[in-house]
Amino acid sequence: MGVLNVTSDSFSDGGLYLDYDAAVRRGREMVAEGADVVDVGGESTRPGAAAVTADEELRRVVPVIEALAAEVRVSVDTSKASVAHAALCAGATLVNDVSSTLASVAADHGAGFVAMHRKGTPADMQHNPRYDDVAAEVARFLDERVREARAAGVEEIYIDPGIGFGKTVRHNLQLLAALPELVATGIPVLVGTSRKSFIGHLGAGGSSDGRVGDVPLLASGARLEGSLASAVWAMACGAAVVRVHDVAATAQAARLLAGTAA
Ligand code: HH2
Repeated sequence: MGVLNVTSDSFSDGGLYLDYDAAVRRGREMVAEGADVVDVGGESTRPGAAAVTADEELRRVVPVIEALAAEVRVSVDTSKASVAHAALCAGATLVNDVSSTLASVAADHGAGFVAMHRKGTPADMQHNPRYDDVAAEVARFLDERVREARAAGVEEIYIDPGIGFGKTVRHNLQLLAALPELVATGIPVLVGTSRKSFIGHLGAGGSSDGRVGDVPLLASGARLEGSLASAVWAMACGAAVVRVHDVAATAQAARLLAGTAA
């Protein structure tokens, strides 16, 4: 799944694809690079991101989805019901909802649904997140969302541990270590680690039990190696989908892994 942020302030590609032509071009480029799905979002979910109105989000994502949906499967990365509805009408077939509240919108359209765990909101999620057992708590949360989504009538459901959404470096690593248990549920697992700050922290030599911030982070554009390592780990654990910015590199790694399994 290739990331296409039609935003001004996404943590890694903010401002690059706010323009319609640039966004459609990048979407097509990701398809050529090997993306099976393009995930179009119009509002950043990074810690501290400013909220975007539904009108503005619609203005950003709907034309891009209309252009790409004939060429590739499109998911919409949104937490707003009106945006999900319009995106599905425009040709998207998957709702990637970091708030995990839009299952009924997906069901109404016969679309797929990604249920993701997060703790808190973008404004407060990185303020001292705490868990007794992060893997168990995330698994429980996702199990409840899957039940809700099934009850709402969704047939295609993915679960996502929500790397970076209300988690310290340690929590992210514990969730990656516990991926085999999520995969063992039999529900397809989606993992989004690409260029996230825990990679910038660890890649810069930060401690694995630290919070983000105890060393200067690697810049987001300098996190390819760690992003690939985590994507390969996720795929080797059996994740069905990895959500990435660097599609060409990840597709090459995926082909190598597929070869080892053949
Ligand atoms: N991460 C981001 C956004 N959407 N969706 C899912 N299912 N899983 C994720 O891990 C995930 C997600 C954050 O990354 P990005 O879109 O690159 O940045 P921003 O939220 O700043 O636009």
